[in-house]
Amino acid sequence: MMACRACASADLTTLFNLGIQPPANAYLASLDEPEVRYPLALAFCRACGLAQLRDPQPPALYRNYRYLTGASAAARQYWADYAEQAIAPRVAGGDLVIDIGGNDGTLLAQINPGIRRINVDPAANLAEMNETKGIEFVPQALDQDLAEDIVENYGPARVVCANNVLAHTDAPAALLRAIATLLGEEGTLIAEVHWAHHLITAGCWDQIYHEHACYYSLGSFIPMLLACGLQLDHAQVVPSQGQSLRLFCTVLKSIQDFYCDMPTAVARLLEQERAADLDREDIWQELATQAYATQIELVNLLTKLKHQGKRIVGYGAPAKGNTLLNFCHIGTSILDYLTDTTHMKQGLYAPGTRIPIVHPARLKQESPDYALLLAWNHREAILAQERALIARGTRFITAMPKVEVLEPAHVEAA
Ligand code: DWN
Repeated sequence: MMACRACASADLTTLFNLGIQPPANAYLASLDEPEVRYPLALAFCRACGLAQLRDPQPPALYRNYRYLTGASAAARQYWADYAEQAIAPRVAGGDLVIDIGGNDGTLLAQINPGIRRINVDPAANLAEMNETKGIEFVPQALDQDLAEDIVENYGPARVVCANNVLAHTDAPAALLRAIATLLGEEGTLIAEVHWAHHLITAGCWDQIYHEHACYYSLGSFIPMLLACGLQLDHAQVVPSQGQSLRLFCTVLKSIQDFYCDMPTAVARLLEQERAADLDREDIWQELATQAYATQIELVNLLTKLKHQGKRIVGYGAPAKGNTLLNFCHIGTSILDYLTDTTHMKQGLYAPGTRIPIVHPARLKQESPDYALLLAWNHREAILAQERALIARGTRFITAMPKVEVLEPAHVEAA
């Protein structure tokens, strides 16, 4: 077991063992492609309360990366709103904006081209998607040397974004220190992380996969942030991945001042976390109980429908969906295929289950009896865009936050 990724304590305990699973974004190009499985278990640091993977992340997680930020209209709109609301008020012509883990450049493409934009992302296969958007692409994971090179060659960044990145590394403190180097004295880090409060209250244990090394509460994140020379000036809850925190950080002035004059929004969120007992080990252990309950209920429902001769597909091929399907051992005997709008996933097979992934147009052609909603965090957008499919008789099934067959009246009310 690793030492705590945030505070380096050795006092970690395993909460929930999901078995050995392939990396959730390791889609297969063919059925005879070998795949490697790695232990997937959630641990809890009794010293600082950070939930995290028990084991080191597998290697090369972001090589030949198939997830695209801009793979759906709903996602593209989200990032356009983010750029307008969070970035635009902080930048002016000539400023530098750096997106750490900027993926296909969807966020940076929303920023006025008069602003210098750099995407620092180890997924080298996404370079061309950035360059065609006029975004400079550095195919590396950010480290201290790279941060110093960037500052030497471009100067400090006015804004650094790090969305769904700070949880995606075995060394978050080193990453935060490198980001602090990029910011200089005047810059702002805007970071989004999935919020542990949502993970626990919604019981969305499918968010546990190898890319997600850390599962942050503010209570477990803030001490690490301060130790890296940054402070939290504001935090807001945003509807990404169910619920995420959008954090606004700047260079640390004084730890004492931070705690004595804590921003109101931060204090309120910490209070919500205290009310949810996020620092209690037994609360986190509930995730395992919920996962086994979901497994039983979902497999029994799908098996019953299958025995009735129903045709069932998966809607979306998200990484989280692969955790769910692999943990519940739901494969091609239950789901005929998964649909996904990501062109880089179409024609591939889901890791572990090897379920084929097809273009969503297949739904219109076939109108399956049921669609298991794997991309549950896009539920409203998906149910709205699939009204015609539902009118033709397809019923959506959810597994998160609970196992449920959505009847049309239910959908109308959504
Ligand atoms: O943290 C991460 C998040 C930000 O993105 C990464 N580790 C990997 C990835 O996780 P994910 O794959 O679970 O993310 P999404 O955004 O929940 O994936 C949704 C999937 O569903 C995408 O592959 C696109 C697809 N989709 C679709 O087929 N039709 C999405 C919508 C909205 C749709 O209408």
